[in-house]
Amino acid sequence: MRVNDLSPAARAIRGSVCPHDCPSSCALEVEVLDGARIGRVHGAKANSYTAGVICEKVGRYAERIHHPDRLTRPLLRVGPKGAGQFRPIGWDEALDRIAERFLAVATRFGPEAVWPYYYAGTMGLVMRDGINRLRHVLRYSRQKKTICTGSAEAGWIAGTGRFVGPDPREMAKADLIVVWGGNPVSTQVNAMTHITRARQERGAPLIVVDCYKSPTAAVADRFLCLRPGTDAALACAVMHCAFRDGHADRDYLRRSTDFPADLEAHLAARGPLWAAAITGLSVEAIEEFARLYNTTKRAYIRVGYGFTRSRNGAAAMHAVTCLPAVTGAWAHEGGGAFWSNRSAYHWNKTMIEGLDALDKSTREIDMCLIGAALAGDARALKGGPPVAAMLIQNTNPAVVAPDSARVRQGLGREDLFTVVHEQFLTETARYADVVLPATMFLEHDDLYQAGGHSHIQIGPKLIAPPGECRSNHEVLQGLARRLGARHPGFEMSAMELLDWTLRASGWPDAKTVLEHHWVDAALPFQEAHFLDGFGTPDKKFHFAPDWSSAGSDWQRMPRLPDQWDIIDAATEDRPFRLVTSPARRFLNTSFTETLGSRAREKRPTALIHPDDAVRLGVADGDRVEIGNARGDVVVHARRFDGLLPGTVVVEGIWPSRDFEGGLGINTLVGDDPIPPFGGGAFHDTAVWLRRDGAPTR
Ligand SMILES: Nc1nc2c(c(=O)[nH]1)N[C@H]1C(S)=C(S)[C@@H](COP(=O)(O)OP(=O)(O)OC[C@H]3O[C@@H](n4cnc5c(=O)[nH]c(N)nc54)[C@H](O)[C@@H]3O)O[C@H]1N2
Ligand SMILES: Nc1nc2c(c(=O)[nH]1)N[C@H]1C(S)=C(S)[C@@H](COP(=O)(O)OP(=O)(O)OC[C@H]3O[C@@H](n4cnc5c(=O)[nH]c(N)nc54)[C@H](O)[C@@H]3O)O[C@H]1N2
Ligand code: SF4
Ligand SMILES: [Mo]
Repeated sequence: MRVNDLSPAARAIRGSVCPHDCPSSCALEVEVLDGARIGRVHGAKANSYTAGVICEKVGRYAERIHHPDRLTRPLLRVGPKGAGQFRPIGWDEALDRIAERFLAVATRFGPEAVWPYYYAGTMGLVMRDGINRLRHVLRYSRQKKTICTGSAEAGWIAGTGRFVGPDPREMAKADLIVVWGGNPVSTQVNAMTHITRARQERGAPLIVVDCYKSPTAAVADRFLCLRPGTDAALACAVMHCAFRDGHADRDYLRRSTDFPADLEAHLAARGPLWAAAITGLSVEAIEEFARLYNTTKRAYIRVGYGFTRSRNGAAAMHAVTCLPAVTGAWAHEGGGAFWSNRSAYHWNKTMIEGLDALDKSTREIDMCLIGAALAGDARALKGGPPVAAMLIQNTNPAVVAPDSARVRQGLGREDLFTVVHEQFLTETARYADVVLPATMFLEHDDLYQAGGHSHIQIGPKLIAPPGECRSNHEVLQGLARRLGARHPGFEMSAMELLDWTLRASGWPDAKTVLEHHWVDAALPFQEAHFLDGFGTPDKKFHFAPDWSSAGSDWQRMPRLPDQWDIIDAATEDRPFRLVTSPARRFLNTSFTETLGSRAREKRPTALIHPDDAVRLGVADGDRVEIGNARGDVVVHARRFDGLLPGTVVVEGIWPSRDFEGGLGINTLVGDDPIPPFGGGAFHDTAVWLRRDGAPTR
């Protein structure tokens, strides 16, 4: 099926979907200039969630897709690992070499020594998840997907039992909006469209809970600035006030929740005074927030990821989801909490992921432990064979994974054979033995869901790729042929795969979706608000969750919502807590290659409270070292009064080469998994900080 056949009036403005790892999954209108180039990109006005708005970095996507540095030919390493010295080779030679090595590794160590590794550089279901088909058919090691959603998922599912929630468009009908540990102005701008409606039409205040004055906090009516990793304390205090002041909805609690007999007594000991000491907020600010929240039925909590990226992050997420269960706000239009709609899509991914070939007895390695796994750590390897070969698509682990210095050491192993399929010569690609050039979203067909709203969309191929770029699916097809991996999914085109997936999942076929631009998979009100019951086995919200069903490391989790004392707390030697918040014009490491984004983000910068700056003798623009036992990185300082003393924020996952000394920010981030499921504790790092050249304390 060719998309051009579907819209005969081949107009210059063509529909698409933003593929990036962002809950907004914007419906796009792309100006196609000729068969190979694009102009401006706009948000589709007719899509009720996108509503004509997209972020600036995708608005100027021409800068990324037509970038002179795009990879266009397969490359073979000719210099030392990581040096980035390559020579072009043909596709057949590249794929033959890869197949030869993968077969040799499997013969020597067993198939689990091959570890395909991927993440969400594209969110297209075919191009993102297709790598699992090769994995499953050939019994390669599995990948535990922890890097982004692991802790948030475990925390959300614990109480609610299902990844759905009140329609995000309903934010426009809320009387109070709380953005908790998220920064939508930067990370999913469309949420602001619907929040702004509520503010303008209903006078609804926006409250932001964060540990620095993010661009979202800067435009909020109230900003609760707390210490990183202390959100559960704030949540407990709000619930304490609800019971104390008679704002708990006892009918709702009895009918719709497990309402543990000791919940009230538990919370009675966790009031504003207690929470103030932990969070750094004032008692008055907590009391005021609690009163506002507890007396507003149409109170919508838009939950972000930020506060789940601490070692106690899953527990904190659960604590926050408890708030609307105490007040009964879940039952009201414009009320409740929302994190992701992923359960609303009920995909049948058999064909894309080869689930019919999946054997769960094969080894599964935690993707956040890539550094440990490549170092041969037996715990990370689950006692199995070493990782001797990797195929990497859609991710840049040399920069984004925890403990990144160790990741680089591992990728530098001479006995590791690494294939990186990429759009740019990222730092991960520089470590590859074979680099393969990848298409971008406008150069292939794919299918998209949306975490932050409810639309199913298809992004069709609109332009020809540059040079010899191939899509992820085409690479998998080429490898499957050479490796003897047989599955009907390898015989289909991307459009056929997504068409099969749509039909098998109970959605309209590809032709229909393309004609209508999108399908709105929004749940009925009753279901989205859990009025027919929550997703738990007894259909009740759980204050005392069954943590064992969310992950294996559950025994030490608090039974009831609580501030869990396992963060990387500040010490005398490491008195600062580092938070690595997202940069507005980068998307993870994507767009760090575009000059427009780089010019606006300037350089890696530590935001430091003025009191701390004075104490350390740090002036604006000074070079500062931030370090801990894992290493130290050099950045420039900027005094910033939008955070608490003791907190330091470095925005963005900058390429390591942008740091003097060449070590990126994740050098400092630890890889210990977030209980109970795992996850990267990217905002939970105790560090020392000093002016460069200042004496060591
Ligand atoms: N310090 C710190 N570290 C973090 C985070 C943080 O907040 N702070 N956030 C974490 C989170 S939430 C995440 S999700 C990860 C994300 O980290 P990554 O997964 O590395 O992030 P992306 O930049 O989205 O995508 C990676 C690469 O995918 C490539 N790509 C895009 N589309 C395609 C395609 O179709 N085919 C192929 N072959 N490649 C493609 C892009 O060129 C890009 O280089 O980072 C984590 N790391
Ligand atoms: N521009 C841009 N957009 C992006 C991304 C990007 O890098 N840049 N990344 C994409 C990806 S992969 C994801 S997963 C999403 C993530 O988007 P978000 O849900 O916004 O999550 P985070 O990036 O983790 O951090 C959000 C906010 O949480 C704050 N925070 C950190 N620790 C804590 C804490 O302990 N408590 C509280 N209350 N707040 C805390 C941070 O300071 C930050 O302002 O965004 C996506 N969109
Ligand atoms: S807001 Fe997110 S989904 Fe929308 S265009 Fe920007 S990166 Fe893409
Ligand atoms: Mo993410």
